[in-house]
Amino acid sequence: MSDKEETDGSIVTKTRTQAKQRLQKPPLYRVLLHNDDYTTREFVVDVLRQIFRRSQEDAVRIMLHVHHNGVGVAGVYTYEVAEMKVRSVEVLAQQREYPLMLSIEPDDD
Ligand code: TYC
Repeated sequence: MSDKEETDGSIVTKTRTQAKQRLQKPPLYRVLLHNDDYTTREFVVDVLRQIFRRSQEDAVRIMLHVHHNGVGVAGVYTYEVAEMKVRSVEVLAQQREYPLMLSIEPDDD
């Protein structure tokens, strides 16, 4: 990036922000929620709202998707954040003795 004075006296700042940002984007990972027969729908919706910051409508939609299809995406994050979310949910699920399963997979776009 450089400042260059034009003949009319104005200053033009050249930026390479776009190219730079694309190169620096960290890899992203999907946090997957897995269905089971014991975890309540209400708990899954609460987790989607509290840990994955989903709206009530989104949380219900995702929960029902997982309930019907076996697996679904709770959110997409950097690896560190994805791991933290999984651990937070695991703690909450263990406290309630629910067998809720989560996994992390690369979000190859
Ligand atoms: N299948 C569960 C039930 O009927 C609900 C559920 C949905 C559980 C999503 C886990 O990731 C899950 N109570």
